[in-house]
Parts: sequence; structure tokens; C-alpha cells
Amino acid sequence: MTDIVLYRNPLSGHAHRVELLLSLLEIPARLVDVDLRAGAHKTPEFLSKNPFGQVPVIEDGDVTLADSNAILVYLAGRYDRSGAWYPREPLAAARVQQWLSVAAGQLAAGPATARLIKLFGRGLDHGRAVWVAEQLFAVMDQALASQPFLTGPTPTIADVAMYTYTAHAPEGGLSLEPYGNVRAWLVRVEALPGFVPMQRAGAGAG
Ligand SMILES: N[C@@H](CCC(=O)N[C@@H](CS)C(=O)NCC(=O)O)C(=O)O
Repeated sequence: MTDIVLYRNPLSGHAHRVELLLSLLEIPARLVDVDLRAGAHKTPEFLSKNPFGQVPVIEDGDVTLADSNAILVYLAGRYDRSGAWYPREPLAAARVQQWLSVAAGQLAAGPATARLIKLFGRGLDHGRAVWVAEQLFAVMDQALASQPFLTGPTPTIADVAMYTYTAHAPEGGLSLEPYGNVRAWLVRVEALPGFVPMQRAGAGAG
């Protein structure tokens, strides 16, 4: 098997969730940094990989795939022989999908957007992002009161999708202090064999 190529930016939480699953599943990968500040994601060459001009994108042999959650589904479906990270049983799969939708919805509109505003000066509404994030964290905290991971007793790609922008919420001016179950869950994810963190922000992308 040739290494999977992951086009990413080191400060992109969407790209980090893919890097995290690659590492948890011990899938050999080569990381290629895309310089978002220089506009490398809007060149014809990169747009041929992802017409939306966004990271992450992976290349796996002759497969080119964009969108972080789609990539998680693909990697788990193709490479996780245990089937635990993306269960096939209809209700279990639906429970995972619920959180993937939240990751593309409230997580993106809340903590990820707050971070874009605070770190990268994006001209968006910080108050609204905080409002969305606080509602999200309250729901996550409740879900995690009765189970160690978002969909049950073992981790799935739902936890991978939700991890990064939750862990980095303080970079967007959000406090995780009121959400003890969320903080305990972050520690559990960080203790998984193969966990890799995203670097804390200094300079870079979004
Ligand atoms: N829905 C996409 C969102 C990816 C995304 O927003 N990527 C950001 C970096 S975190 C990006 O490439 N932004 C550059 C741009 O949109 O021009 C996914 O889940 O992969």
C-alpha cells in the first residue's frame, strides 16, 4: 500500500480530524502543507482536487477525496477492520451521522467560527458564534454525562470529528470550564493510542 497523501494546513481543525484518524488507525500517510495565506488552495492544480478550494483533501491511490467528514467515513469504512470506528448497524451508523452533521453544523458555526474571528481576524459575528457554541457544549455535556464517548462506550469517527474544534475552543475566546463532562471526554480522546494533537495557534491559516 502506498502512503495516503493528506493535503492540510497545520492550523486547520478540519484537516486535523483527518490526521487524527489516520494516526489512530495507524494508516501510513504523507502530510502536505497547503499555504492558505499564500492562496495555494485556490490554484488550478488544487482546485482540480477540491473545487471548493479547501483543505483537507486526501489522495489514496487513484482516489481523490475532499471534505473532512466524508474522508473519515471513507478511511474508517476502508481501513478499520474492527468496524468499531464507523459501525454498519443502521441505528449505530445513524447515531454517528448525527454527530457528523453537528460537526458540519453547530461545531463549524460555533467554536470553529469563533476561532476564525479571534485568530485570523475573520469579519464574522463573534457573539452569534459564542451563542451557538454554548448551546452545543451544553448538549455535548449532557450526552457525555451517561457515556464515555459521544455515541456510547467506545470511540467512533463522531468523536474524531467533534474533538479538534472543541479542544481548541479557548482559542476562539470560549471557556470549557462549565462543561466538566466535555473536558473529561477531551482527556479520554487524548489518551487513545495514536492520538496526535493539533498545534496551538501562533500564525498560519484557518
Ligand atoms: N466542509 C469542509 C470545510 C473545510 C474548511 O473549512 N477548510 C478550511 C480550513 S479549516 C479552508 O480550507 N479554508 C479556506 C477557504 O475556505 O478558502 C470540510 O469538512 O472539509
